[in-house]
Amino acid sequence: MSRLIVISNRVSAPKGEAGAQGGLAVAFAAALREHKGLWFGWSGEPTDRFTGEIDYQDVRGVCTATIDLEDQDIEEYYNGYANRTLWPLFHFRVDLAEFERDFAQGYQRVNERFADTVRPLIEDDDLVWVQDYHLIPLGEELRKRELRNRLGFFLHIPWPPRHLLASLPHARELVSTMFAYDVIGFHTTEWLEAFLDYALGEMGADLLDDGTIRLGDRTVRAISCPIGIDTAEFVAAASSPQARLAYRRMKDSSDGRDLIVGVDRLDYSKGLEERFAGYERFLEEHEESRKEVYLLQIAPPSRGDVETYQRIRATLDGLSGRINGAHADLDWVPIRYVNRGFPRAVLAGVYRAARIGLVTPLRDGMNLVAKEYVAAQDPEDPGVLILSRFAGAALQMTDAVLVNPHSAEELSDAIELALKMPRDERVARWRALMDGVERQDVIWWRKRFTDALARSDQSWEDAPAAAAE
Ligand code: ADQ
Repeated sequence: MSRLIVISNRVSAPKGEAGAQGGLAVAFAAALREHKGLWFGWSGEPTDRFTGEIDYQDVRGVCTATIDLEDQDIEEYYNGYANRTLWPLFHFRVDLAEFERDFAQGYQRVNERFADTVRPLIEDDDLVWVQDYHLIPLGEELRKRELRNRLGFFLHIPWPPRHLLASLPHARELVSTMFAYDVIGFHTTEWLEAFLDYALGEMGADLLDDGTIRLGDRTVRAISCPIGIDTAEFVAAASSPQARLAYRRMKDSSDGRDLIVGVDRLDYSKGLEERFAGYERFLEEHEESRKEVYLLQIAPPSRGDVETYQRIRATLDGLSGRINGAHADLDWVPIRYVNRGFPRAVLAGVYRAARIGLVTPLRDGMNLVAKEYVAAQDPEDPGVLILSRFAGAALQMTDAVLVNPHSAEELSDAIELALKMPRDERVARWRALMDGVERQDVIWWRKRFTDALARSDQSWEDAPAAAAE
């Protein structure tokens, strides 16, 4: 079996059951243990001068190789092009996107540095799998360094509509680098079709009979491949002593009230302002029952070096304070707003205690919190998932209560519906959702992508001249 080489911006090695870590870290840990692979990326640390020196670690069976980046790289590539240009634009927020030549140059430079450093680590038979929007041109840079291996790319965020993407300077050059891959993956057919629309409509690419897309002498296969969670691990975490303790703590402090929970990185794409507004609408429209619920919003800050993130944090501090000030009583506070991370088992216990999981991003590639919430429920008495139509997860999780997150009225109605939903209906919806979460878990996702990659034609073997051009 070929080794798997995963390359992503950050490498966050598995930290053990008690460690707080994102769904993505769990996804790769599971994949890499099985394939005996290597996970390469930035350590998250700065260095005075880039040397390309690699730090190898073996953490719980996962081999990682990391490099440090210079401050200027971090500013231009990570805080700049990745998080101030591509992230907002790909989440349909062209109003927040910043187009700076220095960012684009830094992005290109770091992709070249990644290619220089990781290239010697790759052996002939390895499958190489590049992750996400930080590293779109990496495949092209590896081909320039005569890499002939099967090479895949997965985008974890949405692909924007054609005319939005057209507002990115040099969008065509960026998209043309995606043809250096053999397989590119998106979470949903919606993002995949938007990519096709751009490639065919703006760049003159052709869709061939075998489903591949050709641009000039390069062809790529684009697939939809929705990511899942490590469901078995999460279900086990939900019944661990730590989860049971967290569950008890929530129940005790709820004082008989229904808990509504939101768990999101503090990011404008997650629709937190709109969620608070929808919840406030519910409080205003349901005087009689409002004191029977409360909202726990867990939102650890992210990307604090970027000004937009500082702004959204200040806005949400103000909004939660205002709503609590306006509605709280001596014995009840409508919103508990917590800005920190928690171990996964604790999150699982909190999810299980919640009557409603409120997952309402304005735009999200997939959204793993929706799946974690479902996996943590008590099968006999499950809670209700309220899910944004604009999360990639909504295409799979059609038995959730689907909402338009921009509409405070719809959010308020959905909360009311979920609170009143009879147990039979909750169980039926949950069963259907859980079937999907179990069937299409992270192992399924990894297999689906790596199988497609392993099956792809290796035209690069026959065309070294094109590869090196
Ligand atoms: P994210 O935008 O980070 O991921 P998401 O899919 O929701 O979004 O994953 C967040 C993860 O962080 C979840 O596993 C969650 O449990 C964890 N997390 C959030 N708050 C936490 C807290 N307070 N403490 C501990 N853990 C916390 C990007 C894309 C998504 C896509 C994923 C995977 O934006 O659309 O689903 O990648 O592809």
